[in-house]
Amino acid sequence: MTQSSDQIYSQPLEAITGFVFDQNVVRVFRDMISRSVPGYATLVSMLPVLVQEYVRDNSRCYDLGCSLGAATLVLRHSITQTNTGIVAVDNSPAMIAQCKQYIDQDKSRVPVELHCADICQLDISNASMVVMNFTLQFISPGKRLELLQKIYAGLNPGGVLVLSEKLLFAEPQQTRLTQLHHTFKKLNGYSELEISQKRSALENVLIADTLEQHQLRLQQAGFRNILPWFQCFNFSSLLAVK
Ligand code: GEK
Repeated sequence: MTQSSDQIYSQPLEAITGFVFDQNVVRVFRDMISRSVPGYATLVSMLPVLVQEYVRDNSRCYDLGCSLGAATLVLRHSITQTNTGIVAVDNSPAMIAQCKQYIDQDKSRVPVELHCADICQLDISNASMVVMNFTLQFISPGKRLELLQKIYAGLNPGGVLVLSEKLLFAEPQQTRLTQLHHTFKKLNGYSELEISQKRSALENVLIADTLEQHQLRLQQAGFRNILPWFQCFNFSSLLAVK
């Protein structure tokens, strides 16, 4: 399937239903995420640095909520460690089907296991790196701590969780950063209608936390070494080392 430009919310909709990662989204996903998430390409392009620093021989890397495998493909081309493969997981069958095509077309020999599964039900073990880029925000808040505890337990000592999320801020920062995010989207060609309809669709689906909530939860899961390493407007990424 060829990727198209995102026009999902360009026409007025009578009723706006909750956002789902279905075939229509898969068809435009690359365009959607790069025009909607400020700093996305830069963040993904820094993963080789983190691979160099944290990934070990004879271990596993995980990409949780892998979508079309953007992080998986970068990891695949930066892993030089021996006997280390990638487990990429998403619970959207349409995402996994398209991701599989991209992985099959890719020439790297680093093994990739693709699973269509709920990351809350996944077994994680012998991990030196777990990437969770913009996925925890879609997990029901009541399940987030348990998931992080499972990730912590599955990481080897010295292993890293790369946790990227849309963040919530206190006022007046929240209003200011939301405005900057909207300007980013407008400059990327989204209309006011598209921005507002997408926002309604994501309400109660994407539930953002503050930086403090993330830090506290990571500490509760066992992580002692937490470092915010990237931020672009209200989108941020943390390193949590075991
Ligand atoms: C990227 N990381 O391109 N289990 C598995 N997958 C899930 C679950 C779940 N419980 N809930 C949601 N997802 C990617 C971008 S997108 C972020 C991640 C966004 C999946 C969902 O199907 C979707 O593919 C992904 O998490 C979130 O770097 O679109 O803003």
